[in-house]
Formats: sequence, C-alpha cells, structure tokens
Amino acid sequence: MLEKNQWFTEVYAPDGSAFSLKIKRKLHEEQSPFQLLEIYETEHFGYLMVIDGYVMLTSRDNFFYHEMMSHTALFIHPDPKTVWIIGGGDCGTLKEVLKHPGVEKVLQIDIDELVTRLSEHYFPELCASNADPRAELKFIDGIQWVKDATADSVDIIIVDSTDPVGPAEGLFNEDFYRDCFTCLTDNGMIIQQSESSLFHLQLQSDMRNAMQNAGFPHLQTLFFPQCVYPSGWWSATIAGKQAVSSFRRNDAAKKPFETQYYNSDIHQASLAQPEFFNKAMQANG
Ligand code: AG3
Repeated sequence: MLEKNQWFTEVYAPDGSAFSLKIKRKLHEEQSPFQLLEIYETEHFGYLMVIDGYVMLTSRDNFFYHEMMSHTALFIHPDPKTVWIIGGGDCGTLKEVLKHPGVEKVLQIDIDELVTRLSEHYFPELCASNADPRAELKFIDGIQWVKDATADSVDIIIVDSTDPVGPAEGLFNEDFYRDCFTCLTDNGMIIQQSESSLFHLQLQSDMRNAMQNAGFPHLQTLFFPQCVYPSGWWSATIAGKQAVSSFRRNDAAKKPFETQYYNSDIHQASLAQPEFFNKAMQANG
C-alpha cells in the first residue's frame, strides 16, 4: 500500500493529468525573493528540484533537456563563440555549452541566485564546469540585461526558463525577442524551451508569432522526450536571423565530447514536425 506522502506530484490541471515521482524525503524548502524552491530525494530519479510546484529537473533525466537546449543551436551556428544563457541557474545548460571547444565566453544570467546555490549542493555534476574561465555567472534580471546590452554582441541566446508564469513571463513576448534580435550577431539565434505541443499549442503559436514579429525570419521547433514535464513530450523553439533547419551534421557526428542523448541522428530526427503541429501553426499564421 503506497502512502500519498511518499510521492511528489505535479498536477497539470488544464488537461487533467499529473506526473508523480516516488520520494524518500524532502531535503530543502526555501522561499527566495522570486519563487519557492524545493529539493527532494527520490527513490529512482536521484534528486528532484521543484520551483513553485513545477518540476525543474531530476538527476536522472535532465540530460534530454539540457543537451537539446544547447547542442542543437551550437551545431546549427557556423562558429559560435559567445553564448548567453537566460535562466538556467541549475547550470545544466552551461555545462553542455562549455563542452564546445570553440566557445570563448558563456554568460549565465539567472535572476535567482538560490537556484545555483542549491544546484551546487544537490546537483554538483551539473556545476562541475562552473570554474571554467570561459564561464561567468550573473544573478540579475535577464530581460533587463538584453534590453541594456550592446548590439551585435552575442552569437546564441539560450532561454532556459520556467513556464511563462511568474518571473519568466516576460521571456515569452515580442519586446524581449526584439531586444534579443538586436544583441545577436548576423548568424545569431535564440533557442527557448517551448513547453509541450500536446498541451500548449496556443502558447507555441503565440511564441512563434512574437518571434517573427520581432524580426526573426527563420523558425524551427524541435521535439524531444522529457518524462518529468507535463505530457512527457517537450520542445524547444529556435528563432534565427539565418536559416536554422540545417546543421553542421559532420561536426555533430564527430563531436569531441560525450553526450547521453544528443547526436547527429537525434538532431535530424528532432526536426520532424507532427501533422497537427504544422496545421495549428499555419492556422495561427
Ligand atoms: N526549465 C523548464 C521548465 C519547464 C517545466 N515545466 C513544468 N514542470 N511544468 C527547466 C530548467 C532546467 N534547466
């Protein structure tokens, strides 16, 4: 007989679904100035980080998301040297970006320092590269950062945020994308986590419209599994100044580092778009 308090559950009310993980215990709970952070030890997924009741990551399966949020964009860009990560305070994306030897500078900008402090403690494997001299961590508002930044100064912006509620809401609108467009160099692109096509089609359509209206002529949504997020099927959307549907396939096939999910075939496969997705994106312009 399983007791209710042995499980952490994230309910996704609009679609009457939920995802649960069996837990051993809660290790930490703390309200930062921005959000409520919780850390659990699970039975089978290692540690679990939850923000405002939403699953952020587990030790066991975060690689799907972090690899797809970084290597896809880095292998589309012809020669990425500077990368900004907006959000991403757990440092999982940062670690993947730093695997690229050609990258000279990575700036991680998360508004909430507590995310990083807890990650250093409970997810040290994600923070293993934080001392890399190419990495810089800032704990400030990413929206303000791109507003104030110098034009033409970054190759790739990765938006590794929570859902579009609370502090992340302003990361899903046209003003933010327009500021990103200005900061990006000629081959530049933004890649942003874009929720689930099963549950959030309207949001995806709004996001893509906003990206286009902000001046990005090329869009590509990538699909990948992520069992701990609502519906278990997640996506990232890339908006580029140049075409973003082809990538440096040979370089990806010969990547000089290890990954657990990403490879050149996975990259190619993630470009395949479901019929209902195409239809909905067309219908919404
Ligand atoms: N960022 C994506 C969070 C979205 C999850 N949504 C949810 N559980 N409802 C995760 C941060 C990992 N670096």
